[in-house]
Amino acid sequence: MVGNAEHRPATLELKVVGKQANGIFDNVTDTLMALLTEAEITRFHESGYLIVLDALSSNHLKALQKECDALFNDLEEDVVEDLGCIVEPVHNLEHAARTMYDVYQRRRSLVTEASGPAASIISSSVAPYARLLLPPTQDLCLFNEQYIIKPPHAGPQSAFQWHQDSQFMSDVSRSVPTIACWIALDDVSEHNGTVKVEPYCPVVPPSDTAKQKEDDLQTYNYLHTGKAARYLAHSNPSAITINMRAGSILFMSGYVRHCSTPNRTGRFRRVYMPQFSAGPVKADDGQTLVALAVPLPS
Ligand SMILES: O=C(O)CCC(=O)C(=O)O
Repeated sequence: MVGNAEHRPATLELKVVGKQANGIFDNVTDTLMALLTEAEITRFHESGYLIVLDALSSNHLKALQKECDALFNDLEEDVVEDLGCIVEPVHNLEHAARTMYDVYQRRRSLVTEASGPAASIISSSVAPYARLLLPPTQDLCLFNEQYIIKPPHAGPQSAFQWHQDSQFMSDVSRSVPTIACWIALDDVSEHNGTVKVEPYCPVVPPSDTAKQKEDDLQTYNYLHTGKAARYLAHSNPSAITINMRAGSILFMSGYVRHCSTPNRTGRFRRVYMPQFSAGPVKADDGQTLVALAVPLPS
């Protein structure tokens, strides 16, 4: 878990962290300075997840809570029975809106009256972290976007079974690294339906060559899949239960194994989870987009 980040900036600032000349940031432009320390980035590659406390400003947190509530109030379906707790803000987007930031932003701002700031929160406050944790790319894309809403006393149906997000994709699709940014909109704990993460099994430290090229796509995939492949067939009971305040973000690699607990409390548990990819994720035909491929402004 990243330590006290009470005053963590919501957007990129000019703060140089890490060894720019020593491998991991080599391909990151001078203007993209680190919100995360080199130790935090290394921890993400080692365990498959990273927590950043209080990553969102209170205004951005309130804006996302408001949009979440508006979407929930507009639902005609039962959020648990019919939607498995997942509420997607946008549906059936045309190709242009799935592949062009400006078109996506326009469509996104029309979802509910509360939706105005959503696209800019994604690009200004969340994508910069994803950019630092995925292999460097000119082509960072918003891959998916969803709210995950567990109503009061939602019971066992609101729990998510152990899974890796990448397990639902083909080998071709999952060769493009993805990251889930699980943003707590309420304080989360075991009681109201938080995530449990099973960190990657430790492996023999990568060779110097692999270490220096951790930002390279092939090395990234090698390190993450290599570690994930060492998971035992059954999930590990020593998994980490994520307790964090609203506004904090749990970053999860597409390969890290996780599940979540049911909401047993009398209050809503709301989460917003955009996912990013290091380039467009395509199906086996090399053409069809698996989900969104909205390029983020750098
Ligand atoms: O929000 C949750 O409870 C779990 C979500 C999750 O595991 C997922 O969407 O992959």
